[in-house]
Amino acid sequence: MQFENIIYNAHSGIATITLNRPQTLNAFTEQMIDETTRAFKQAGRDKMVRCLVITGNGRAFSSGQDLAEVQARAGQFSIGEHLRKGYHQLIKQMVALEKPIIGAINGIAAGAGCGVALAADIRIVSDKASFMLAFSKIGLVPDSGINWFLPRLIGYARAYEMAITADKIPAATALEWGMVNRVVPHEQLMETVSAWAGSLASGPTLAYGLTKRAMNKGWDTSLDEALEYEAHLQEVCGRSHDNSEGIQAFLEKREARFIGK
Ligand code: T3D
Repeated sequence: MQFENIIYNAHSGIATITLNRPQTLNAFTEQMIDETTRAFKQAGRDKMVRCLVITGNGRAFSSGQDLAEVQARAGQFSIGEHLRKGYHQLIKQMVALEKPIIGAINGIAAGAGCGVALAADIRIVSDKASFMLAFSKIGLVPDSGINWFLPRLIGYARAYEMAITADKIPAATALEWGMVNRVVPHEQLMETVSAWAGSLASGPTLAYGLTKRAMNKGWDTSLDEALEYEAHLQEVCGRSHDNSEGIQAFLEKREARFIGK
């Protein structure tokens, strides 16, 4: 598959998607949203891929929607439709993908760029990075799933403050607030991400994927429903190669050799 606005690279079980419009701090155009969505789809279908990484080229992760593209739109344009056809597909694709996604946040993640960062399962963040809900600066509400992800991660008061101030939240604060998993020195970011990704790509992919499904479903269910769903998924995992292998390896006091099934 050919891409112009992103770089897609898959090897050793890891697919890396690099947002690649550095001259605009990786602002999302319609084309880049579509390419990123298709790249996630491709990685989801590729049985060899067991972990994904999304990052940005240059000094930013992403500055969100490309405002020059917004300016160039004709008067009859519907933002709602643009969101439904574009960002919604991307965010839903990321959440539905039953493989772990690491956001390697190399610099600022603003606007919808912050939404995409929040849709990753794990965020490993450069100490130079920051998060900014730039929307209110241009008279918009947060979108791309931010109103769903962010209050759950950091609580309503902090999320609402981020939205109405549009302040840049530095990596260290994001870590303290529970928005990200790790903050590392900038020059160690990709090395740290590669180590995590390598380890996840040789893990029990089926269990990782179904854990993601169970936790996402768990937001909206009662305890009874959550327990029942866990039992259902455990039935599936309990019949997997990796479950037998994990138990066998434990009893033989050796490292498990997971195949992801
Ligand atoms: O309409 C819809 O589709 C609805 C969807 C909305 C989703 C959204 O994401 S809305 C929010 C859109 N994003 C923003 O409002 C952020 C705009 N950018 C900034 O506020 C700043 O650039 C940053 C705080 C992110 C970084 O600031 P700084 O000082 O480090 O960099 P800079 O000098 O502002 O930007 C560097 C270049 O990138 C610059 O171009 P130039 O002058 O070197 O040719 C700048 O114009 C360009 N750039 C940055 N952000 C965008 C952008 N170009 C187009 N769109 C951008 N979002």
